[in-house]
Amino acid sequence: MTAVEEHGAPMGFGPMHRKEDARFIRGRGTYIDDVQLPGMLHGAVLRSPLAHARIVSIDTRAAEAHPKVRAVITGQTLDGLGLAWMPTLSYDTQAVLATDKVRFQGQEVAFVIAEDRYAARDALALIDVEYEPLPAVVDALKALDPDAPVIRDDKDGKSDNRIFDWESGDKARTDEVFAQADVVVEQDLLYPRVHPAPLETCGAVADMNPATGKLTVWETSQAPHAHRTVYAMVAGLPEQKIRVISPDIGGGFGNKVPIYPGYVCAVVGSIVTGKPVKWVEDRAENLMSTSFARDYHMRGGIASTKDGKILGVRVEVIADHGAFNGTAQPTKFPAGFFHVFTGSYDLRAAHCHVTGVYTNKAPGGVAYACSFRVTEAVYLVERMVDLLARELDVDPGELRMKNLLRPEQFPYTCATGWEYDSGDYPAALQLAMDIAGYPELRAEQQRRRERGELMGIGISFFTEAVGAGPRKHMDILGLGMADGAEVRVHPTGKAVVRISVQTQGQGHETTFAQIVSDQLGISPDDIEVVHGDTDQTPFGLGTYGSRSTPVSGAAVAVAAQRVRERAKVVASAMLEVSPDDLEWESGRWFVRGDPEAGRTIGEIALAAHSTLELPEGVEGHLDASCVYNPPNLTFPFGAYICVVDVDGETGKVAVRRLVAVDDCGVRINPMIVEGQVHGGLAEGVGMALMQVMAFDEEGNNLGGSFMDYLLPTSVECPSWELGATVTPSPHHPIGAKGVGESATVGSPAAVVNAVLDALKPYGVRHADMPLTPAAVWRAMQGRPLRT
Ligand code: MCN
Ligand code: CUM
Repeated sequence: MTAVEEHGAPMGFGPMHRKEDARFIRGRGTYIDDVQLPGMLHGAVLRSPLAHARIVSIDTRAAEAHPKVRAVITGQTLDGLGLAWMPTLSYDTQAVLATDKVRFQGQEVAFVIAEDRYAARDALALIDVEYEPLPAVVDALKALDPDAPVIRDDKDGKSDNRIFDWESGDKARTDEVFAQADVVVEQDLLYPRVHPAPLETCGAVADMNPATGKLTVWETSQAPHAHRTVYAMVAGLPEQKIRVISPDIGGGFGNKVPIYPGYVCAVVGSIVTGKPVKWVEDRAENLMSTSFARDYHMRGGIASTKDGKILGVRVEVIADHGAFNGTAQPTKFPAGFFHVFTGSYDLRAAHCHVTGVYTNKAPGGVAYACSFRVTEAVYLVERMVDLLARELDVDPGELRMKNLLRPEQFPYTCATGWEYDSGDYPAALQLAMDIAGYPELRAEQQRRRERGELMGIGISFFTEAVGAGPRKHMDILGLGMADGAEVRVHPTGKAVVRISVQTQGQGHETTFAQIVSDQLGISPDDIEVVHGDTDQTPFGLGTYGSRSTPVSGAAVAVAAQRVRERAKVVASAMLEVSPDDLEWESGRWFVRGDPEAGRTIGEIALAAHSTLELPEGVEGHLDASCVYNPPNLTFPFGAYICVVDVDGETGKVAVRRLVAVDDCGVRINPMIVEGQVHGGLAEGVGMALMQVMAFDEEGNNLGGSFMDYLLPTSVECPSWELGATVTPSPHHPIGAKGVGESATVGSPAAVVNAVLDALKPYGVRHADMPLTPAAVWRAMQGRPLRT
């Protein structure tokens, strides 16, 4: 029997089945496509077949003549409304519908609104677009060649494909450390373009009420409040007349952070037709046009003494951002949080330089549980540490143990300026090694190698920076990254908590109730979590970068603490004692020294709404709110060990084991945390072994279906082996750190390190993800087996 079956819902923290699953497993969720409104029309997007072409003409007459078509919108229509271009979350502009050129295959060109979805789709074929093809920029490394075609000639004075140059760390000092080091290892590494591929694709239902002027938009959004504000700013609609509702979301993984042209078209479509308009993309549209992840071309370097003290890390990056810079990350960090590539080690110096470039591919870059590009950072440093171990001929576990930050070094300021809040890294690595049985694994590997079998053991140690973020350092489009929360206890002692963040499967309806439960002693079953509706929740920037627990979770904890303090005053009036004489135990204030004399939160709630006379200045009722501005990010960490077997004949990799020790501080719901880790490990196996969003030379997308873009299933995944350490965050009100992306961040390096460890007898130093059978087989060719 599990703890949950034994105890039911816990008070406060502990394993508890997700409250929302009651509707999900019964098929009673409400996703975008479940939203049905009277008189609703349906939209479909015409997309560019070419990666780069000038638009000569668009003829929509035949489509407009279709008996079921109500309207056809083109870039020209939008231009008249000043809406042909919209701002991205990175201060760039993106075409809503193309006017001058198309810049990637799958780009939005026209929008048809019809009486049903089938007619809308049929009518797309009736639109005649004449294109003048242009050469496409597909290889990011060639985007800055002098003869490369300029993709963004819409931007005044733009004469190349450079988006930004950004650096962090001390270059001079790093060069000096490298010059004096005994050992320097360098390597080119590609973190390929991948896609988050949520099971529910993106979509919207827009309803502009012509009588009230109120616009309601149901959409797949991880950040409803931020979207509403952007709509208000861009379209000039009054913000109080816009309501954004994110109903149940079938997976987000960062894919549902941006505002997509389809949402805007649905809104314009509703304004034009006076009817609600639904737009839901299909799988190919999702894979080809919505936010991708990674696409980082890195040249890494690591320097150490001859006995393996790591001194410095440096990296040069070409970052492929696609045709529009549509990444979403705090303004001051054009490369996201990539510069935590200093990892978990005590370095003397570090430096990175990132050049962002435009290419003729879909826009995006920050998605797929990326922790604002900490994924790329961890992959870089953990591959470099393994390459260094190879160079020094030492065990990669030993090398890490020797260089990990020690507990007494926290809070620790890393070489690029981040202040890590807390950690016990050696304990986490040791626990992972104990679970894995590391020495025995190495002995087994030795025996197998002698028999010519390819077994590999890979380690990865990661530090993440999550919980964006402190207002003084972080904003998106000028909006500070604080989050509001409101807690209200009803007269009967049941409660409601309103939050600004938006679950896409992370279980917020359960864990946020648990946070309130922990503070007030009300059962989580009696606490309703309201989210995903801008008319019903306080402002905040939404869910991504694993920020919900670090920021919004903190807001909820503080608001609940404020309710408890208010309850204390009410209890003091009820008991006719001074508040100073009261003590709290779960769910109850009582008189110090007289435990019998007390009032439960339920009794206090009723009294707070009654005619009880309250002290001067206390207004009655039992509620409180908080806007939480985090003092720092939280820094979860973990140690992962992967064991693989590689088939020397075919190159096929089988993941035999994956041990994951995560430390996300205090765990609100360990069962949900484990679920998050399970999902992330599967994603890591997927990226390491099978996923890539590839393009041919003309910029044709080769990953437009699940036959081409592969998702890992239970067949490719082992039974995960999890462990935990708990190092509370010192600055978070309940000591919690984020965890939603940890396993996706940490696991790819473990899997890749394991495969390359297996290929060591062939002398293979490095191979880029995805390590498909073909890629592994190719890496082994022409190399003699040395046992
Ligand atoms: N949690 C906990 N104790 C902690 C930390 C977290 O119990 N110490 C719980 C939280 O209360 C929450 C869940 O774990 O229920 C994840 O919390 P957190 O780490 O705060 O992350 P977010 O809720 O902000 O989720 C975002 C994160 C991101 S950015 C991606 S991408 C991702 C991920 O979550 N997308 C997901 N996990 C996902 N899981 C599902 N099922 N679907 C997605 O789209
Ligand atoms: Cu970077 S994917 Mo998540 O932050 O939504």
